[in-house]
Amino acid sequence: MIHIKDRILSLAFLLLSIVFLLAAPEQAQASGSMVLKISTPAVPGDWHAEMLKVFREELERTAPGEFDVQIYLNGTLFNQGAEPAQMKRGNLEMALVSMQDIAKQIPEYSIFTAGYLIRSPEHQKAVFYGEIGQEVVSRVTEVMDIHLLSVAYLGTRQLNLRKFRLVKTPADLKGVKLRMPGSKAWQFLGEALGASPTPMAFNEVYLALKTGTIDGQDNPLPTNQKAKFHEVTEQIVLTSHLVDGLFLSISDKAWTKLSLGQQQKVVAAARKAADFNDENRIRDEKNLLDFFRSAGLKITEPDVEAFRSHVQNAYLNSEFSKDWPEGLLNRINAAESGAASRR
Ligand code: KDO
Repeated sequence: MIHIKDRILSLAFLLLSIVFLLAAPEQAQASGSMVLKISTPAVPGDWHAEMLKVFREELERTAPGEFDVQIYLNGTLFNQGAEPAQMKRGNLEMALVSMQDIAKQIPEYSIFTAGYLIRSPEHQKAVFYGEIGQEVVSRVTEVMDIHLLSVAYLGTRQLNLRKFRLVKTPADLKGVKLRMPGSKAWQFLGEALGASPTPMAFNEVYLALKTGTIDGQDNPLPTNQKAKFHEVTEQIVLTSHLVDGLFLSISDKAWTKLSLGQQQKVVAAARKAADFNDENRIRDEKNLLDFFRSAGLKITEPDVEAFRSHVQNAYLNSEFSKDWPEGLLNRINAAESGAASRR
């Protein structure tokens, strides 16, 4: 009898320990640390995934114990593009948001998704950390309940084809099934390049290239390497058609829970993270061609001017440009690095 009682007691003790262990994250929250879940389709090791660790470490340094930053990669928490809606609903605190996602809700910002508009990472910073960026930040907060904290250079997008093909001008991409992310703005870019765009989430691209469901995809060189696209493609065509960026962002629901001091620390950490990303990505973009060549890929140079004029004309004559605010195109073109005021 005593024997059975002992067993019941030790079983109860075991159950209690399990319950205590499972409850640990909530206990941390209850004791004052705020959970910041970050969702992204980025693959481990890519610089915009690594920068999230820098964000976390910086907050641990400047605000010890105040935040519990949880990083979810590979689109495991939310699908690519679903992040802004989840942030608005209060299911997600942070994400890396693209201008293509923003343009779904603020059509005039399709201007920032146009190919051959932003010229370089420096120009990108000049635009988004300058006067234009301040307007963008307030409009996005107003419409989407999201605060853009920093802009990270995702890289310059290049074409990456499954089978070798001679590509000099957009006409050479006729009929090429080019995977682009699944939104109107992305699909239009594929069309403007002369290809037949097909929508697909980032995390499905490797398999689609392997099995031949698509003929190619476009991404910056560091992402092509980290996602191992070189294993399933034969060629990179250096079109340099989009100087791409992502905004490390926080939901208004989370933002308004922070004290002013915490908000400043979050912005500073987001800036530091983006700087880390940019530095590594820019260096990699300079060095990676040799890596791809040694992996057996052919690197080819198209007639970039032919692509530029085709793409720019497509945008200027599109439905999108009808929504572009008067004068914004000229202001973007005129933005210079020196003029970027640090927020
Ligand atoms: C992609 O799906 O090709 C893309 O590069 C689009 C970006 O906006 C961003 O979502 C990125 O994927 C992911 O972070 C994966 O690198």
